[in-house]
Amino acid sequence: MALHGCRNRHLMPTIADLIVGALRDAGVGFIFGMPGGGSSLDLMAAAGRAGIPFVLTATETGAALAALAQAEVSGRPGVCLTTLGPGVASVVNGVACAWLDRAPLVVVTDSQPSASGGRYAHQRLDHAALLGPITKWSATICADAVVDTLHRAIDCATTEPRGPVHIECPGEVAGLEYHASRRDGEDFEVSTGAAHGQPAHLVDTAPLRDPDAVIPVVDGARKPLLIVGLGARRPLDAEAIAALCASHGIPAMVTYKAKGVIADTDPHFAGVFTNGAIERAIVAEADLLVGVGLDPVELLPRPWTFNQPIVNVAPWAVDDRHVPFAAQLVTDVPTGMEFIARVLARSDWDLDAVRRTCVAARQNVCPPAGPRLSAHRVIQVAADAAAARARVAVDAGAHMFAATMLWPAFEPNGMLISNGLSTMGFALPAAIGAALLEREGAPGAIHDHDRPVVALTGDGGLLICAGELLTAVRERLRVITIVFSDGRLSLIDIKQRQRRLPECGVELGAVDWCRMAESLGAAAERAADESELQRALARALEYRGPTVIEARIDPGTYADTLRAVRGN
Ligand SMILES: Cc1ncc(C[n+]2csc(CCOP(=O)(O)OP(=O)(O)O)c2C)c(N)n1
Repeated sequence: MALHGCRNRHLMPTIADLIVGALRDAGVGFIFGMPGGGSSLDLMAAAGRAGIPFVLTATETGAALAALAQAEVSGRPGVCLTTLGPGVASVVNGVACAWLDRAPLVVVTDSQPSASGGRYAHQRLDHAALLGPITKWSATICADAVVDTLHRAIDCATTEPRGPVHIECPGEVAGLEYHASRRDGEDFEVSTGAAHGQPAHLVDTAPLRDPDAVIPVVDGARKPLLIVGLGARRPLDAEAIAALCASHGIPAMVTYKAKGVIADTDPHFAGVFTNGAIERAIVAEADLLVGVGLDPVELLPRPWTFNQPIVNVAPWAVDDRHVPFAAQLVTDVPTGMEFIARVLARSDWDLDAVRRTCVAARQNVCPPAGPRLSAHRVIQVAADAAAARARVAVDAGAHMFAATMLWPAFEPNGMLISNGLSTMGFALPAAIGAALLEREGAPGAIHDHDRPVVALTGDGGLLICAGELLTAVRERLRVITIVFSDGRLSLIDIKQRQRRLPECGVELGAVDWCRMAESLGAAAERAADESELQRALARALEYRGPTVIEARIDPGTYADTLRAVRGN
């Protein structure tokens, strides 16, 4: 490990320095969180010494979601920290999101001093038990095994299927000076500067498991269709999938989280797969379905009704109780794609016909609108202005259906979305995490230019995380938040109507988003028609800070859009 954990070499490093040093060696560029008075203070000070910015968020879940987004974009673990008790209780939704979206997240929590022997009840919760069902691993830091514990945590978080891990750091341990005589000492002093573990996008060839079971299912197929999922989002995966599609003339569908693995504009792009209605016309023509990194956590919880055989090629074996995989090839995606390429002949697909079907399906997502602004037009106008430049983050709600179908993505993780958990309040904190990576000159930046990130959110979703607008202001991020302002929880409103129940609990009331945004220091725009929206977007894309665009929409088209995607 490098000695950057302690800038001033005359001072002894602390345990917190070791923790931060190990995180930095794993490629972590930011730590998000809401501190308390114990170990979080030592960790924040250590992060400052190591040159890792600590980003204060409005909530712990906001911190976890921003870190999760960074993990997805960079392939390296994301990190958030919390205080004890209420901090851990408050981070749960973000950790649950990382769990069901298979994202490598390190959650560092404070704890009561172990010397108190459990005497004090105040703020005492069993953190490991609270986070147990939504973390892969949990450990408490002790002074003799800091680096080893961190290495194991990072390995666990980044091993497929990736996911969140929990590190408890007691306040009385974090500030202790570290002495080389301790067991971790050599590790700290013999400094190589080398990164521990590999970032996920560099992990390579795993052994092929069970190729014999796959061959008879795949062999002889004339119209195989790829369904690309969250386990195939590394740049290397995207290249391998594109190569198979091109060499064999095979179309590929993507799940929400795999948008951009095959760009929406690619001739092999066959639309979005949800286990709903919108994909059915194309799937019906296939004689074989090949999941690529497909994880059933992404699919609508409805029976699997397709009759063709389906196999999965993925870095880990998935539960087959929902999707009846005839065989699973457990390997890295490039190796799997090479294998499939050897077994399959060139396909009989007419890719032009696939494209026409795809275009027609998208058309159905855009029902005729009245004179007011409709959600799908907001997405089309915004995508025309920004999609070529900006990454997008999408929240949960009725606006999500048009967003995922109509906003084109051109690279893996070009669209960030909570799909496994489908939590509201995701888009803004995720956009903040991603925008920090895009900021020019940022430590750990993956682009050297300052690229905007668009957050598409309902007003209900934004109310959950509106405090993060202030985070975006403090960090001066080019985050453009487009709020689909209709004063309602529209998706729930539609479901309530479908069941012919009386309206109850879905009206939010009006929010003056412009005044709220301005009061927090963000730029604010209001758009009630398309030309206002175009002008607002043009200004927002020029502005070197956060903008909120309040799009005053008529929610009247949502029900038809939902029907086109899901069937009911
Ligand atoms: C944290 C959380 N709570 C509740 C839900 C259930 N839910 C899904 S969509 C939705 C309504 C979202 O309303 P809004 O953000 O205004 O978006 P709209 O549906 O109007 O587009 C709700 C309550 C959820 N997904 N996540």
